[in-house]
Amino acid sequence: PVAHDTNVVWQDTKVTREQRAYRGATIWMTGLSGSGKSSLAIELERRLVASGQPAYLLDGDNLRHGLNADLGFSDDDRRENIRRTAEVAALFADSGAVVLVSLISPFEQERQRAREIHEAKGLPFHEVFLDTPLAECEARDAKGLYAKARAGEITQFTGIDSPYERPENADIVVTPADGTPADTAAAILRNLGL
Ligand code: PPS
Repeated sequence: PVAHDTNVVWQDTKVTREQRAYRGATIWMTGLSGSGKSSLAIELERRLVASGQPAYLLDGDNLRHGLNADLGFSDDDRRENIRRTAEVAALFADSGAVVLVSLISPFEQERQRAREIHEAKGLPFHEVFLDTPLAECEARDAKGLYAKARAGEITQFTGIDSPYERPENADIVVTPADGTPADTAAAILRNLGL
């Protein structure tokens, strides 16, 4: 057994969630590379902060520079990436922030686990699927990564030689026809009452 099974005891603390000034939640963006997750998350964060609501963006690319710097793109590393990010998101949400997660998060089971981590703590969790077709993500190729993946310079690239499991239980589905990130962000916040 690892230490937390036997020798680590949960510490109850003195501040209840009701005593905090703000109610947190997590809005979790999933989709292929180039599907628009970051643009939407950035716009959501901007609007929330402008309205006075503490909000914080956890972006996959950025987390891989620090918290998740030890992880690559194997299936196991992606699972750990999702698990770790979900735990951190739940902590931020518990503190009263609305957390915007933007992570490819290609596996249904781990996305479901992220939801469960939140729901077990009584924290709202909203999954947003950026349903942008692979052909369109590849045509955009803002970072030139699809070209590298097709050329074999990057392996295990999502949608090319690594799977993306389409969400079965997304709360919100966004397609390119829904308009700009600003339009979509406004609609989502209205929809969620935020
Ligand atoms: S995952 O699957 O949730 O663990 O991925 P994530 O942490 O969101 O990281 C995705 C970003 O890393 C860059 N990148 C890759 N993506 C997919 N597959 C491979 N092999 C890969 N290598 C690097 C890429 O810029 C992703 O950013 P986004 O914003 O999704 O385009």
